[in-house]
Amino acid sequence: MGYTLHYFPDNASLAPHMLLRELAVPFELALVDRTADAQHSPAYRRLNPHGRIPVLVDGDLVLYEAAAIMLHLADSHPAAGWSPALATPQRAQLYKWLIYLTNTLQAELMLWFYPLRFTDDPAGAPAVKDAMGRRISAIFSHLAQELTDRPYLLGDTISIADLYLFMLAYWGYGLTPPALDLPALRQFAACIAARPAVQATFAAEGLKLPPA
Ligand SMILES: N[C@@H](CCC(=O)N[C@@H](CS)C(=O)NCC(=O)O)C(=O)O
Repeated sequence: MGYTLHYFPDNASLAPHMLLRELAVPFELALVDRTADAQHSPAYRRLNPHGRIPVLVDGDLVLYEAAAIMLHLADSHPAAGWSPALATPQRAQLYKWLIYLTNTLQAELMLWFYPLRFTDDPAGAPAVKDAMGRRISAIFSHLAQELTDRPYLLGDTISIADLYLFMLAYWGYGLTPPALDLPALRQFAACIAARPAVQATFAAEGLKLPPA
């Protein structure tokens, strides 16, 4: 039986979607129409009570949280090499990066994208957005620094953390400067964007790849 990924274009489903295509496993996409608030429909909330996208259905398993979905997929197809073996130093680094990206960078990006959700004073929202933009730009500069001495977060081998970083950096187009204008991140993104599976994902979601 194949997988079903509940997605919306350019949402947190983008990274698991890229991975499914990289793995070349059978899967279906199920659109969660955010324009109609479908993520809060009773049917979708049965899959994810938090009303967030994505969800992966794998037989009886219903899984939300993009990074958990990617770990599950990568571990289910170890020969494809998207996650290092358990209990190795490289695996520990993978945990570090995935948790940093989701727990710190992605969480801060949410404040930047949606400052009105985080204040009862709408007049304060622009200041929240400005402050978050500065914090997030500093994070991307740090990540660009990390990537000056190696092509991928774990070294010479691509992993699910790189697909995750690519998604978050893509979301950072509205920063000053855009995340992908940082030379090391631009080079990193160009490598990822050259992958046929990534190109197929962007085409399927109707997204424009970042310029090389
Ligand atoms: N930590 C979650 C975050 C998921 C998330 O916040 N998804 C957004 C789209 S990028 C969403 O569903 N938002 C719907 C809403 O806030 O109503 C993950 O990575 O899966």
